[in-house]
Amino acid sequence: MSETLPPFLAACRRLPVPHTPIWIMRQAGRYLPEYRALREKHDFLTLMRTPELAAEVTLQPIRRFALDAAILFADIMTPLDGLDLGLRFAPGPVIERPLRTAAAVEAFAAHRGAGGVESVDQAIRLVRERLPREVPLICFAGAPFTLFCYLVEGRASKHFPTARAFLYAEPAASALLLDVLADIAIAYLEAQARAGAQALMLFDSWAGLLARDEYARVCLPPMRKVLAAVGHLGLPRIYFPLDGAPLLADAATLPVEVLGVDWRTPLSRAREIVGPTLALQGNLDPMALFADDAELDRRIDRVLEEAGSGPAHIFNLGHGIEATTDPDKVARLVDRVHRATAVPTFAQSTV
Ligand code: 1CP
Repeated sequence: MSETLPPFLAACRRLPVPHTPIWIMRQAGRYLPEYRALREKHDFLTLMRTPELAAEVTLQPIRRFALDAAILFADIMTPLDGLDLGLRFAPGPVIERPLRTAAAVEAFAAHRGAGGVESVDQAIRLVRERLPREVPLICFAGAPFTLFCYLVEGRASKHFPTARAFLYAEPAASALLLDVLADIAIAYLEAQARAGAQALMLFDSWAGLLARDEYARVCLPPMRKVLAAVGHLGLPRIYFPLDGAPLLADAATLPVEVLGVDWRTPLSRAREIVGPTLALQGNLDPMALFADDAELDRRIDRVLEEAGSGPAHIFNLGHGIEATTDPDKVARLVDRVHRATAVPTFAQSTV
């Protein structure tokens, strides 16, 4: 018997959809009062490491809004948890023992497995038991270069000067570290797939710090390794290079089904650059959720127009939702995207 494919998974494959699917980066998090209530009782690492709590936070936005996908509550740093780096959150990631010498990188290279796998495995199983079938679960990892930035810098930073200097000062150790991080991401994504992940997303939040030739030299090879290695799992792969406008043509050469676009590049322009073979995900400016309702509606409609009428669009914000956003605006957004794109006579695609 054939089954209908949930709209999010159909859009990842550029198949016809009954409406444009929507989910929101950082949909599980601080703008939700029910998340803040849990955070008063537990610190972030405890939430992340406790499967029952991580599952609960993952499901919170799904109960409130008609979202078309869930994303596992974890962090890009989760696979580095337990690898003796002294990871903590304040509120961004802090590495107590950053890797700043070739010797430190070589010692770290002894690890090729991923941390955090046990709790993530259990959280994914709990979420899958509780999610409705039409809401698939996205799991994710940090792109090797983005994790490299935190590991060398030791903490969040605007321009990651220590990490970028390390690329020039220690090219061999940098290449080794990026390769180790690729292997860690592969092990972690494979574990997530075994547990029940239905799509895999790679966040490359700091790719935009690099010039195009540096991006091609430093970021792309480990990224290509990760994406190629997880291809056999048969899950849609989503790659999101933040601030990636100059990098989109190169990013589109990666083996992915979906490219995430931040709010700075109109989707029509992204489509011209990447061509027809990928689905695009994005890209309402997260700050547009602070506009009055009429202006918000216009901004939503603009993104939909930019995406065009084809099926290959997943609506999202152009980056994570701000912590001070009013949840009612999210409800309005989800509802408007669904209504504006509903196909009344939709004959469901089958698998
Ligand atoms: O104090 C708190 O409550 C913790 C805040 C928080 C949350 C809710 C952090 C610390 N991480 C997360 C969860 C998280 N992080 C998710 C799952 C929830 C969801 O999306 O619904 C995801 C996908 C991430 C991904 C993530 N973490 C990225 C990539 C996306 C992006 O924002 O560019 C990055 C860069 C991080 C690092 C990180 N972890 C936490 C913070 C505050 C940060 C950003 C730090 C910085 O700006 O450098």
